[in-house]
Amino acid sequence: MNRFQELDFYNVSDLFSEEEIMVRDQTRAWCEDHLMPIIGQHWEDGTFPNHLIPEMGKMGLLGPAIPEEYGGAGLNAVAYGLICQEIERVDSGLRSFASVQGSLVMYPILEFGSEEQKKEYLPRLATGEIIGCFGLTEPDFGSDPGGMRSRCRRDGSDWILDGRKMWITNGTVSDIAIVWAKDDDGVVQGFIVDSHSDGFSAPEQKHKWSLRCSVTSELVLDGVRVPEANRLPKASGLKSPLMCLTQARYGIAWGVVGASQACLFEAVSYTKQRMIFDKPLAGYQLTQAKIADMASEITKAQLLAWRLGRMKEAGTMRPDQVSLAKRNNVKMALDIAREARTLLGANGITLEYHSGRHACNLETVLTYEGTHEIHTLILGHAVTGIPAYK
Ligand code: TGC
Ligand code: FAD
Repeated sequence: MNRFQELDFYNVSDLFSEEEIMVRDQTRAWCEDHLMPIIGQHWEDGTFPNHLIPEMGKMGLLGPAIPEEYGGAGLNAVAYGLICQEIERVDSGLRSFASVQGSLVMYPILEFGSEEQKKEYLPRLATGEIIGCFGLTEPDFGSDPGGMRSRCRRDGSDWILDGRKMWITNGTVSDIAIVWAKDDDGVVQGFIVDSHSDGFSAPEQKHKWSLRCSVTSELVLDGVRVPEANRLPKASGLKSPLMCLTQARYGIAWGVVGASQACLFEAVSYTKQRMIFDKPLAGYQLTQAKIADMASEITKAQLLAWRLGRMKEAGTMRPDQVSLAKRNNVKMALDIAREARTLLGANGITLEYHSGRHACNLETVLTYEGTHEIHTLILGHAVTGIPAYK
């Protein structure tokens, strides 16, 4: 098994089309050549490799599922999932960058935007010429975004936005922010806010020990004037931002498979060459029990992601089915990253190896896009018919 031949115990690759495999392999090779060699240093420095954004655009990694007429790659759901898998094989923070740009900024413009908005923003977002962020979470409202305090009120042909958003990926580096706020009737509206607007600022949130390659920011909106032309005309109600979350959660369900494969690869390579009590660590039953569990869980997660993708392509995928895959696959990847780290002993806590970094990152992935507990409640609701959120 080498980095390019992931453990594919059930030949899941046989379920992919030639085009899907080509997209996967091209993305994997690019990530391996351009991202892998620099990721440890960026993680340590707490920086995103900005110089690679135009290349990411050229590779079609930004909004791969957006139609070609708007600058996207027009790929199907499984190909999009495989792109997320390959980016997150390197780092969850890098996949976050692509997820936010594609699923949380381009998708709402495509789904809820006017034709003018689509033409103006989507092609430039696809090339990475402009960066976007998605502001839903607030200091007091993360799991329960319906309680948001941000407000928008009409002022002639403009809107005035006031509020605070928190934990916003790419906020500080964004040219535009998709901001969600309630109007005077309590209806959630979506806006494309120019980050140069008066009253808008996006201070970075520092000192993170997770997702260190990703920029995380507060959004401050103090009387920000936004023209009606920048309101998303087809967005109305909390359902609109929640629809965006479904897209991003879908990508996460695939992405974390890549992170877990990287950890398994590292654990197998390391334990085969690490001699302990005169024999390779991989030759001990305790080690093989860990490896067997990892291989089984990854195989199940791959099949979940694949099936979800085909349902998405058929137009039958439900949000609660996405919750099942996000919840299962993220927890699976986090458990594997932690277990792989133990097999590396002291080396596992260094940035020379990757499992420890993946484990730290996956703590964020367990929390964002709906915490593990929120997806548990969504599934409990779906299966029993009884909501237990409050
Ligand atoms: P609720 O009454 O259940 O729903 C309101 C309306 O929305 C519909 N709906 C959805 N539609 C599409 N996709 C989904 N995932 C949907 N969830 C709900 C629902 O059917 C209803 O429609 P209608 O027609 O009846 O009006 O709303 P609620 O206020 O009770 O909330 C339910 C709950 C707790 C599940 C929801 O609030 C939730 O998902 N909370 C978690 C919040 C969350 O995930 N935040 C993520 C912020 S973004 C982020 O983390 C980006 S990280 C960066 C990266 O991705 O890399
Ligand atoms: P809380 O909602 O306060 O939850 C705290 C704990 O309570 C959790 O364990 C939770 O599961 C639990 N809990 C909540 N409700 C219940 C319940 N009903 N029953 C039992 N337990 C419950 N948001 C954006 O809008 N855009 C972004 O780009 C973005 N990027 C992010 C990047 C990073 C690095 C991080 C860490 C977060 C990001 N988020 C973003 C925010 C993220 O979506 C929220 O952190 C998440 O939704 C949880 O909200 P919270 O942190 O306020 O936790």
